[in-house]
Parts: sequence; structure tokens; C-alpha cells
Amino acid sequence: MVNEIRNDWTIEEIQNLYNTPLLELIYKAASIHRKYNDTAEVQVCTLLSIKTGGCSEDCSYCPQAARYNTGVNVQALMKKDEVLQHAQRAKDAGSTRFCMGAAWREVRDNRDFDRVLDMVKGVNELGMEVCCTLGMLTEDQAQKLADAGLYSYNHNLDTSSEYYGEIISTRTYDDRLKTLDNVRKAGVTVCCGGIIGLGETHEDRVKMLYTLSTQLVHPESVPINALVRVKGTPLENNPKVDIWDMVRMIATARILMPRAMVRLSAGRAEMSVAEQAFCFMAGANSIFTGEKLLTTPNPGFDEDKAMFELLGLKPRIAFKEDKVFAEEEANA
Ligand code: SAM
Ligand code: DTB
Ligand code: SF4
Repeated sequence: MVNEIRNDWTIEEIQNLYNTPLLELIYKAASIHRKYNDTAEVQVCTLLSIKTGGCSEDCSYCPQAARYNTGVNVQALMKKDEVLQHAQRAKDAGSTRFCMGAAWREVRDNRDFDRVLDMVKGVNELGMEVCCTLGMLTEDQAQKLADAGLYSYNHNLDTSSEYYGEIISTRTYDDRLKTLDNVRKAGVTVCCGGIIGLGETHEDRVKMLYTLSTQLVHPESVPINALVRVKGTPLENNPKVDIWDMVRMIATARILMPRAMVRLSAGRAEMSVAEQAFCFMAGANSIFTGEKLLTTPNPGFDEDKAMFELLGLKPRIAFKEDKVFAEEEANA
């Protein structure tokens, strides 16, 4: 098939791509996107915060860290039935992937984890791709999630290893990489990306893309978030992310990781349809829909449906990758 997927990118190569004149970069990314993917397809995913607020970590962007006064109410783990109702509603509105988030530093082997495993089973039975983002995981916990039917695990690197300490002090970059390794070993697909607008330099962004694109296996899903500036967090007064920075980041990620689902994640509530169209042109092929991300506002199902109609986009079916491989194997 077409060009080879590379895991040996150098910082210089990535820097050159990232600094390509904007329209040329978009053209390049759009061409790669067309070669590897159906550019009319965008995966529609929905997030649910199953355990909100009160987190012990100090991630300076996050409204759910207990130490910042952001007005987010602490809520205990949601009941399975309620979670499944949310998932069903998301499915009925056209979502094919359902991601459950918990404001935990790490998973603990307790009853709450058993309840999450049960939720994973339930959502899987609805025929949706199930994703979780629960903080750090051991190999054994990752395996338990896999056995329950987890399709993907979200765990972001957020920024470069050099800048990481400026944003979070309560865990290390290596902790993050270790969890990603545990997820891979359990055979669960990896969803891993970052945030722009944290005060990082262009070089930090290039370095984060370097870490992602030189993994032995690229993450299957790469969320690119624009910082949602939440009052009460240390980053509340950061400047708004420039849309062209977002486009540049998405385009570079698309060129480096041609087959990944590049997700236009947080920040869409502050973007026009025209701005989002540039992101899709540059290779984004997945979004979160529904009125809330985890705790902050996001475009709703109807609004996104109208955008898809306007731009001629269609939602991608669930488990498409698996179906394609199964067909290829059957034809071999
Ligand atoms: N506690 C788990 C963890 O940190 O891995 C899971 C939930 S955490 C909220 C998931 C991701 O959301 C973070 O890694 C970060 O990339 C993203 N995120 C959190 N707050 C954000 C914000 N204000 N703007 C953009 N992205 C944000
Ligand atoms: C990701 O990269 N972005 C999503 C998802 N993974 C879990 C989360 C965005 C959270 C934005 C802030 C909030 O709504 O609390
Ligand atoms: Fe906690 Fe995750 Fe928020 Fe960090 S990003 S404070 S770990 S919920």
C-alpha cells in the first residue's frame, strides 16, 4: 500500500514539516489524508464524566483538580444504569464511540474499579467502541479493562517532556509512558495526544509530536486539544489558541501518523464552522460531540449534524478498522 508508515522521524524533519508555509502544509496533509483515509468520514464520539472533580493532581489546565476553585462540583462515581442511558442516547444521536472519564490520579483495585469494568461491559454490549480515561494503570488493571471489552484507553502526553514539569508536578512524563506501555501490552488501542495553548513553545509542540510519532506503534487515536481556559485554574488568563496553530498541529500530526484518527478535541465551542472546516481539511477525522466535554461546554448533536451536512461529511461506522482487517484477511 502507498507510502510506508514511519516510526523513525527526526526532530529536524518534524520541525521542517511544522514550519512549512501554512497553505502548503495543509495541501500536503490533505494529500496524505486522501491516500490513507476516506476524507468524507469523521468519527463522532461522545464523552461522559463518570466521576467528576476532587482530583489530587495539579494539572494546571484542569478544572477538576481539587486544589483550584473552579466551581466544579465533586461527584461520586455514577451508577451503571445512568451511564448506559447516556451511552444509548449518544448512540441514538449517531455517536459510535463512548469515552468515560474519571478525575482520578490512578486506578485503584477497589469496588469502584469493578463498577467501571461493569460499565465497560455494558457499553460494549451496545455495540459502541468503548474508551476510558481513568489516570494511571498497572498492567493487570489494563488487562482487566481489556477483558471487559475496552476498545481504547485515553492517556495524553499533553506537551513535551521538557515542558511537562511546568504544567504538572504530581507525576512524571515517564509515569505517563509507563501507563501507555501497559495499555499496549493488554492489546487495547491507544488514544494519546496533547493540548496546545499551555504556554509551550513551537519547539515543545514539535517534541511532543516526535514522541508520539516515534512510538513503535503509532497511537490509533491522537486527540489535539486547544486549551479550554477555565476560571480558577492557573492557566485561566492564557491567550486564546490561534486557529492557525491548531491547523498546523493537526496537519503535522496527520503527515507523521497517516492512519491515526486525529481528533479535533477540546476547544470547538470557541471555533466557527469555517475554522473547523480547515481542521478537517488538514486531516482531522474525529470529534467529540454532545453539549459537554467532561465539564466544559461543547457543540451539541444537532449543531454538529448541521455542520456535517454543510461540509458533506458522514459519520464513520464503529469498529471500522477491525472490519477492514477482517475483510483483508478473508480475501488473502
Ligand atoms: N484523570 C485522567 C488523566 O488525567 O489522565 C483522565 C481525565 S483528564 C480530564 C483527560 C485529559 O483531558 C487530560 O489529559 C487533558 O489532556 C485534557 N484536558 C483536561 N482539561 C483540559 C482543558 N481545560 N483544556 C483542554 N484539555 C483538557
Ligand atoms: C482528550 O484528549 N480530550 C478530552 C478527552 N481526551 C478525555 C477531554 C477534554 C476535557 C476538556 C475539559 C473539560 O471538559 O473538563
Ligand atoms: Fe486529575 Fe486528570 Fe484533571 Fe489532571 S487532568 S487534575 S489527573 S482529572
